[in-house]
Amino acid sequence: MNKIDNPKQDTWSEILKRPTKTIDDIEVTVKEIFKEVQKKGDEAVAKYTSIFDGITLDDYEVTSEEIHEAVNSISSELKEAIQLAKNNIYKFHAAQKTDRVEIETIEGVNCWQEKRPIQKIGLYIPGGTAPLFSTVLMLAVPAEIAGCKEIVLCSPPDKKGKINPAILYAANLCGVTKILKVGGIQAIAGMTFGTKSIPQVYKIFGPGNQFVTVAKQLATQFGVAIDMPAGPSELLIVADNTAVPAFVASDLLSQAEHGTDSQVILVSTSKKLIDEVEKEIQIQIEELPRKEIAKKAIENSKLIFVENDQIALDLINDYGPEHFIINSEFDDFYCNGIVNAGSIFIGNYTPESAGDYASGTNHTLPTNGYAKNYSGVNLDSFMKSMTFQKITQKGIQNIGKAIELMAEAEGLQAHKNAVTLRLQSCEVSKTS
Ligand code: HSO
Ligand code: ZN
Repeated sequence: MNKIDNPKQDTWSEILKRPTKTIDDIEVTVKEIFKEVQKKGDEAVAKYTSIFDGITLDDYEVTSEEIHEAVNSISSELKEAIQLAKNNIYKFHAAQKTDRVEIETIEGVNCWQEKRPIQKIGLYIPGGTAPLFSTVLMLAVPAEIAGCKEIVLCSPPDKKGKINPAILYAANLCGVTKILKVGGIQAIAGMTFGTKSIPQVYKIFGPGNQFVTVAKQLATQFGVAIDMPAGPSELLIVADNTAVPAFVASDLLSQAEHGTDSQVILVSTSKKLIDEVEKEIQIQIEELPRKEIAKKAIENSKLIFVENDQIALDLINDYGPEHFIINSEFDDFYCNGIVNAGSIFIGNYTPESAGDYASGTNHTLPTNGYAKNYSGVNLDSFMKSMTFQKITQKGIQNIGKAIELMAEAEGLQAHKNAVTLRLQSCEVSKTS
């Protein structure tokens, strides 16, 4: 662990640098697979499923028997837990619905804005060492509330051609319309172009490894939207002597166990707290089944002492963490002053795990500094705003002259004519 004492502002960006990635060589592979899937559809999907997942499948779609099997294999305790989480995620995201916005901008000119669901969306859920079925809830629940018509979920098959039962259970519970055993680049390419087995979608959501991340970026070049650019998970905690060192350590470790490239940072105005947290980490880490992963992440972690809360806040806003935990006497100061963070957790009894699973907020959040310009996934991520307008004769008379003048000034005569004809017709109907 790197302890840093009172770093000068011009060293912050170096200290808080995210782990770098080599995207270039990945891009070549991703482009090749995209080309092949675009040209050959399922044939290419089969080829890459065999290469990357080591399996040949007759059918990619999960059958109702497989779902039935998955439902039966989940314990009733876990089902209840998932239901509780789902209820809270549902409540928080349903509360994000907004009414239509309507205004008469000038007499006779009515403008309004309404939201509509994105009709076809794709969810990507990685397989691997920790099958994150909680992410299914975070994406499918708001998609259903938004009213998305087609919700396609892709997840890689294991060596036996199966998807983790908890992923299937959650997908089935949350209204996913099609579940496909396809992973990696070929899944993203499939949802981008559409194949016989994989429906084409308008927006792709969900985490993934570097290949999936690059594939999602490439998908945008073919007109598909994505939730946000992804990167390794990160957590920054600001804590003072009111914090509980064991709690702080457990939060840092919960993020560290995600991956060796996870970034965890503690910022504190108390050297005593930093020392205590460090000791706690050493104790708790030994008990973790994923300690090898957590240890690597902790090796790169930073414990930063700063002289006062204002410096801490400036540094945090400079970094823009995905998750930001506030364990400070001055939590209001941090809540009011934070401008760059994905999701904020306040007080000693608000672990990040709560937001990861069950409090109701979404855990799909901007990483890699994107908290400066992206929101986390929310109900609006599954919708688009559309504007409407209706203008009366009085209305066009009120704005017509201005439009004519502006169109003329831009050299666009047809634009002007579209108004002039109507203004003339208003004159005629006035005199007749
Ligand atoms: N912390 C992760 C989400 C997650 N945690 C899922 C556990 N399961 C997002 O950064
Ligand atoms: Zn997590």
